[in-house]
Amino acid sequence: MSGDVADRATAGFRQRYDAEPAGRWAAPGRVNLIGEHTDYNDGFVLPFALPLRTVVAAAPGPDGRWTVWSELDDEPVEFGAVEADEPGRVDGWAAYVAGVVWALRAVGLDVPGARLAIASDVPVGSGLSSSAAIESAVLAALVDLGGLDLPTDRWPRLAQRAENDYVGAPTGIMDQSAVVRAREGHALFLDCRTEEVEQIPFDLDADGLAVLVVDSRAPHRHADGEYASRRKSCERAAATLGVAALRDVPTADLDAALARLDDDETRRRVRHVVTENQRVLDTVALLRAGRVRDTGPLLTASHASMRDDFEITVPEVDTAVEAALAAGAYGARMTGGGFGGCVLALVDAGAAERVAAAVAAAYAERGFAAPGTLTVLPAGGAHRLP
Ligand code: GAF
Repeated sequence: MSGDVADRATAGFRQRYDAEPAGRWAAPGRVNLIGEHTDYNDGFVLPFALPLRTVVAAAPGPDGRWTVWSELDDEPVEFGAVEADEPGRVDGWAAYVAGVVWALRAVGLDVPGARLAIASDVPVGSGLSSSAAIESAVLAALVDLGGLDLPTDRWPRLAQRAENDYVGAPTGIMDQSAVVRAREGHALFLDCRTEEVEQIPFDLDADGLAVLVVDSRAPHRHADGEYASRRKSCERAAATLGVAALRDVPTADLDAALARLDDDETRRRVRHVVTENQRVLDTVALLRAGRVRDTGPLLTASHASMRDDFEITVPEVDTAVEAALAAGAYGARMTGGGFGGCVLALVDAGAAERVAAAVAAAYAERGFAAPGTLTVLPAGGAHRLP
């Protein structure tokens, strides 16, 4: 799609509804700097928001009815309270919108009927949280239009419920938290058990650094089923170890915990989660000390753990990581749920193009479809546009 995303949402609204929107609300995509598959284990994550955004132009509509148009689809989708109240009744991309209406109604809020038009620069299916972006932008719009009493720190849990219980994807709280609570120039250190956050300064520009995001373009390989099976395996392991969640296994007790598990696959899953939580804490400590470049080896160790222990990488992402490191990145790892999606590499700003070219060359050599590349700085979270 070309043109500014907010302009596209406004133009879509005018064209579809022959009226002016009452406002426009934006929510970004995210990458996760480190802390993968730790969120649903009550652990730690460190994502930041991308400059790529989803924008919803909206205005009040007839009570108890919602009409949504997206530039992904010619035809708008219309639903009422009956469909919104029954998870699964609205499907496809519009399920993320109906899910938000459902989640708000489920906590007793009087959600206003609305007309919405959605445009997005967050690519779908690349692991950059296009779903959390649409949920959060719609949530922001409905909260404002209805004057609902809902502080922003409650938004991530509601958006997650929309995704878990209406759409049916068993994800954790990371993506919605990043998309709602991120701050420009910072990474969001989130304790997924308490939902406490700390904004960690991550001013890449000032350090002459950049994060290069590589879209692996790997076709999704059963990502949903594999995600759910990793989550189940972690929950079973926690039950065997007699803890509420794997977050409760201290790094110092890891070997003893592993010795109590009787299959090798579960041991590797647990080792990933426990060591990954520690890597998040170590990364935060380095960032607090202003040692951004020194976080590189932790990023790369996280990738190795996802590849060897959690087994969620694919050849395209492994190739991107290896090529980025060989071309001088300080560290590189897959980001997001896995089985494709994106890789991030911490690079000197001046080296970003060279590293991107090296990844593209490695892809060509292996016969993979050309990767997408983008240099990003941490952006802010969901908000109403002026
Ligand atoms: C996906 C999920 F949506 C997140 O909750 C998280 O589990 C992530 O995969 C893996 O860290 O993005």
